[in-house]
Amino acid sequence: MERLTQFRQLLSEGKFDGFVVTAPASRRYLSGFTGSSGVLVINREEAILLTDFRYLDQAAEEVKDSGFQVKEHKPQVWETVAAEIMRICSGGRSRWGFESEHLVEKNYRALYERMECCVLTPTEGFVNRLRRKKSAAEIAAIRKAVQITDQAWARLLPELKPGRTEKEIAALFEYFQRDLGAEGTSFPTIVASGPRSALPHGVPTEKKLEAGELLVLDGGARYDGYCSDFTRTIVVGAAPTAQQQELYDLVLRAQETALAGMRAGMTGKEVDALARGVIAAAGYGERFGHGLGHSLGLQIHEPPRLSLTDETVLEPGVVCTVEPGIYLTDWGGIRIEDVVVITEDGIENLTNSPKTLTI
Ligand SMILES: [Mn+2]
Repeated sequence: MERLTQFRQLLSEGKFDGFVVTAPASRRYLSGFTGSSGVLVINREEAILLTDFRYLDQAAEEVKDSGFQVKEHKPQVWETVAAEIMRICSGGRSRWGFESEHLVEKNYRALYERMECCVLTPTEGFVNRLRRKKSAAEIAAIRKAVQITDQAWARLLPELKPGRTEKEIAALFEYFQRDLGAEGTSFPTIVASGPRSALPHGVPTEKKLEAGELLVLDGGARYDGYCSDFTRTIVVGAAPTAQQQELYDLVLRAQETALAGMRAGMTGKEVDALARGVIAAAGYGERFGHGLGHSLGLQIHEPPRLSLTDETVLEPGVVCTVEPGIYLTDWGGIRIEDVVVITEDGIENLTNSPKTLTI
C-alpha cells in the first residue's frame, strides 16, 4: 500500500489523472504480482491489476497488501484496459501516462484507438523514480543474490582448468547458483576465454580453455526477484604474463578509485569519470568502451547508470555495479565487477569474492 501511495504522489506531481503500467518489473514493484502477464490501471481512487485466467488465484494472493484489486481481462487485453479507464473517468477528459520505453507501438495503438476522451502521455523512467531507491528489504534480497554468486564463484574456481569448454563453465556456474538457492540467473552467463575475452558480452562457445589464457566470467543470480551481477577475470592454469598483470592491475586500480571516491550527491557521470580517468591516463581510454556501471534490482539493468552521459544524482539506497574493463581486439579483455549500495556516508560493497588474476 505504501508504494501505491507514493506512486499516487508522483502522479499528482506529474499532473497525471491516471497511469497504465505494463513493464513486468514495475508491475511487480507496485502490486506484488509476480506473474508473466498483466496490466496495472491506476488513478487517485482505484488501482486495478488486469490479468488472465491463469493468474487469477495467484494474483489475488500476491496483491493483497498492495491496495490493488484483481480483475480478469478479455482475450483482447487492450479492450478491457480501455474499458476500465473509461469507467474510471466516467467520460470526463483526463490525462493518462504510460511507460513509453515498454509499451510497443502495436499495443499503444490498440489502447489509443479506444481511449476516446482520455489523452495518453508518454513517460520515461517514471516508475523508476520510486524503484531506484531500494528499501532495506530490497537491499537484503540483492545482498542474498550477491552472496549466492560469490559462493558459486568459489565453487567454480577449481573447475577453471584447461580442457573445459566455455559452455561447460557457464553451465556449472549456473548450476552452482541454483544449488545455492537462486531462482535462476539474472541474465545468460558470459564466459569468454583467450582472444574472445575481448568481447565484453561474449556468449559461451564450445571453445576449450587453454593454459595461460584470460577468462572473463560475467554472471548473476536472481533471488526473491532481485538480481546480482558479477565479473571476475583470471588466467587459466598458468602464471600471468607481464602484460596480463599490468592491465589487470590498471583495471583494478580504476575500480578501486571509483569505489573509494563515490558517494551520495555525485552524478553517475562523475563516478564514471573517477575510473575512466585512471584508464585514460594510462592510454587505454579508447579501450574502455562501455559505462562504468548500472543500477540493478528487479531488472539487471535499471537507471540510473554510471556512464559518460547520466547526470542523475545518486541518492542513498541506489544499488549499482562498478565494472571497468579494458578490451584489446585479438589479445583479450579484462573486467572486474562488484555490486555496491550507496549509503549516507559512502558505499557498502556487497561483493566479497577475491580479486586476483591467479587462482
Ligand atoms: Mn553489469
